[in-house]
Parts: sequence; C-alpha cells; structure tokens
Amino acid sequence: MKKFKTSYVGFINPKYVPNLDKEFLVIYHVEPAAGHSFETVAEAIAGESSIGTWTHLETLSESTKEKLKPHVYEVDKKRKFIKIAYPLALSEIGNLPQLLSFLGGNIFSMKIVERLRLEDIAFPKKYINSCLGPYHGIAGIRKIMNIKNRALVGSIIKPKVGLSVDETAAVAYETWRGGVDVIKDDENLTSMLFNNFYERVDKLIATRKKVEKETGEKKVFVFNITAPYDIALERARYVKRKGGRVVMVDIVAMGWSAVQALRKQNLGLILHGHRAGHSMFTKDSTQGMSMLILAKLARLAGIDQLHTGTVVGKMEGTAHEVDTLNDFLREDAGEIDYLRENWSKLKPVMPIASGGLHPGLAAELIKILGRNLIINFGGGIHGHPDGSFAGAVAARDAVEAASLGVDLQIYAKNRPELKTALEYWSEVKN
Ligand code: CAP
Ligand code: MG
Repeated sequence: MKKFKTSYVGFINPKYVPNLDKEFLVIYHVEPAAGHSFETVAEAIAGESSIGTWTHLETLSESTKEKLKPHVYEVDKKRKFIKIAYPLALSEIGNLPQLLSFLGGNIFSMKIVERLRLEDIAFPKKYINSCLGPYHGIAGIRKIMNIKNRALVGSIIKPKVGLSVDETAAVAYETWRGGVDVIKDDENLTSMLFNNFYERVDKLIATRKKVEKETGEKKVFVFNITAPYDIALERARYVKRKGGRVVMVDIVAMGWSAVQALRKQNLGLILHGHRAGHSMFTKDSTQGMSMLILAKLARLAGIDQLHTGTVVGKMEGTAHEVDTLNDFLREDAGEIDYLRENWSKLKPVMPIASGGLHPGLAAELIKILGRNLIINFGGGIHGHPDGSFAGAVAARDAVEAASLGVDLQIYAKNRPELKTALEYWSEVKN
C-alpha cells in the first residue's frame, strides 16, 4: 500500500517571480500554533486556499496542479509574513463573495494556525476591471455638490436613534441652514417604530428642497437603506423616485453580495459606505483582515464615499493607517510599495472622516488628511451649547478656515458660534 502523504506540499518557492498580470499577490501575517513550523503552516495556507487538503488526492491531476498551483514566493519568519502568488483562475472574476471564501476562508480555521491576518491583496487588472467600481467617484460627488476645493461638511443626526421623522427634519433644517452640506442617518437607524423610512424620505427631501431654495446651496441627505437586500433595493428605488441623491449601506452588515448587486442597478445614487463592525476583524493587528482590504473591496464593489477614520477623533486609527487608506481610495497606491498597482478604470472614492470630531479638530484633521474629504460631525454639531444651527455654523466656519489654512482662533474672533465651539470643546482631544 502507498504511504500516506499530504497535499499541503510543494508550494514554497523563493525563486518564483510573481506576475501581477496573471496573479493575485497576497500578504498574510502568520503565527503557527505550537509544534508546527512556519514552513508547514505556509504550505497549508497555500494548499487549503487552493487545490490542496490534508491528504494527497487521487483526483488532482498534474496538469490541474500546474495550472492552478499558488506559489509562496516569500517566507519571512522574523517579521511573520508570507507572500503568495495565486493564479487569477482560482477566482471568478467580478465575484467578491467568492474572493472572500478563497483568500479569507477555511485557512482561518485550521488548528495549525495560531494567528492569521490577511494584510494586503494586489489585484490583476483583469480582476479590477471585472468589477464596476464607484458610479460617481470623487469628481462626481463634487459635481453633484457643486463644491470644488474645500472639504465637504457632513453631519450625522444625533441622537443616532430616538428622534421622530418630524424631529429629524427639524434638526436637519437647522443643520443645513447653518452650512452643512451632507446630513446623514446613523448606522443603526433604518425603519423604526418611532421613525419610518418612507416617511423620513418624503419629509427630508421636502426639507432639503426648501433649504436649497433658501440658501442657494446644494444639499444632500444620506438615507440608511441597510436591510435584507430586497428591502434595501426597494428603499433605494424609493429614494431615487422621490429625488434623493445618496443612500447609505452598512457594508459589513450587508455584505459584498448586496453592495455589488445594488451598484449593478445603476440607480445613479451616490453609495455611502458605513463600516460599522469592521473592528470585529480589523482591529487586532495579528488576526483577521486589514481595513485596507475592506477599502479595496468597497472600491471594487462600487462604494462612492467610505468611512476610513479620523486619527484625531474617537475611533481607532493612526495617521499612517488612515493616510494609507485615503491615498489608496483617492489615488492608485497600495499599502506596501511593491504592491502599488494601477486601479485601472475604477473611479476614486471619497474618504469620510467621522467619529468624535468637533470644530476645534478641523485644522489638524485637514493637515493630516487633506481637503479631499467629507468631515462628519455628530456630537460636534448637535452638542454645541447653542444648538444644531450654531453647531453647523461653527463646523462650516472651521472647515472653511482650515481649508484656507487660516488659524481657527483668529478666524473665530468675530464668529461667535465658532468661538463658543472652540471654548466648549477645548479640553476634548478624543
Ligand atoms: C460619529 C458616528 C459614526 C462613526 C463611524 C458614530 O458620531 O456617527 O458612525 O464615527 O466611525 O455613530 O459614532 P460622532 P468610523 O460625530 O458623534 O462621534 O468613521 O471610524 O467608521
Ligand atoms: Mg454613526
């Protein structure tokens, strides 16, 4: 009888020269479980995610193996990473759920793997172009908003849940009039007993039209359509029919299947991606998947504007991390230099800074992240001691001053709302 063999062998080849035209180049952070060598685990990861399993297979022909075999072309035990080149043919182009089962699937459950993190993926052009990407992108958003140079000023209605439709509209009216461009639902407000989605759409679009007439500025409301896909689509269509311009999807909760399907509808709506819950798998630097990959998938799937963090706010994220994400979304860079890739035909995505922001943080934020950004203030507008209108005036003033590079304290001298905001939140660094 033949002697037992595993099929988790033959993938490591440090001499292999990867080819981004035909292969995905993937980086994993790897920590083997006790008793297993780094090489054994690298072989198992490459095998399990492609043509292998725990045993030799009589069903796997040499020709299939040659065609589909991945190559582990770098193994760095000290820095705990491996790089694998996977043939494009291991994926179904344009199918993001398949990509996750392929590169983020069973390998995460193997006993011999103690810690595993999908750090970065460089995509072949053919794969990138098989996805639709953003409908509007940055240029399209700026055109709709009629804002050329400054950062866009956004606000989340707060409290995030609890207000009725009429209360929401009243807060939105004050906030838009105060100078905010983009007002949005919060991530966990959908269609509730106290605030029905369809009534909210009717009322908020009417309010938006009124404010646009009064101010002469373009405004948008971002309606959260997060729900099972059929319901989300029905809600998106309703927003479109009623003259709305933006819908929000909680991308982690809804998943890529839904985002891709929604984008495919070509409704012409701006798709706002909220990433609530991403830290379940992105926060631990040795386990899960990086936020950069989430951002890449969002861009492939067709998100136009995406939450990426603030550095100075209440949420996790260093300047380097957030900057890398934003550079990727706005331009064509990847996390690691040799993974720089051309994002081909896909439009760039507008990053959104949100979480614990107040007017006093605007200058630092723009200094770190630039002006090609939506800056979202929730508590930092609706917590202003003189109310949402004053909060909105202060936020708009702060973003304008910061976009011009003018010192906020000087700008605030004859702007009482900004002055109050700077004083009130002076202690809050978040
Ligand atoms: C901000 C926010 C946003 C988070 C998202 C909130 O409110 O509405 O959802 O900032 O985080 O619910 O916390 P505040 P991220 O302005 O009142 O903090 O952009 O990091 O995904
Ligand atoms: Mg929120």
